[in-house]
Amino acid sequence: MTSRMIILTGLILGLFSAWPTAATPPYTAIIIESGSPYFVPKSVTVSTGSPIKWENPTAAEHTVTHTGCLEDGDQCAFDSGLVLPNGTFALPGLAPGRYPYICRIHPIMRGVITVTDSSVPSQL
Ligand SMILES: [Cu+2]
Repeated sequence: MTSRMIILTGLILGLFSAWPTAATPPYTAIIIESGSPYFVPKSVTVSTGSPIKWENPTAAEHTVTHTGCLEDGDQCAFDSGLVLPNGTFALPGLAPGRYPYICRIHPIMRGVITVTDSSVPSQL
């Protein structure tokens, strides 16, 4: 084995070990709550193309709205519309960047998604 192959194998094994176990869905889950911090976890970091799903177990309707949607439509990355009680909202993945978001109905509810570029290893 060349050292290059060993490094590659290590990377692949690392990817698999980081993959969620069979019982865990392959998306990042964010739970909507009625009290602070409202979005749990409030701050999430995912890699490019990694899906994210919000779950609403509360008795109220909420939205998951990128703050860019509030200012200029061109900057709007995602807007869930109403997420009903027991409803969910899923994003298939986002381009690298930082995406603050709020609930349109309760603007005190705020969270942020940070998307890192998965093609650039961050710890080498
Ligand atoms: Cu809300």
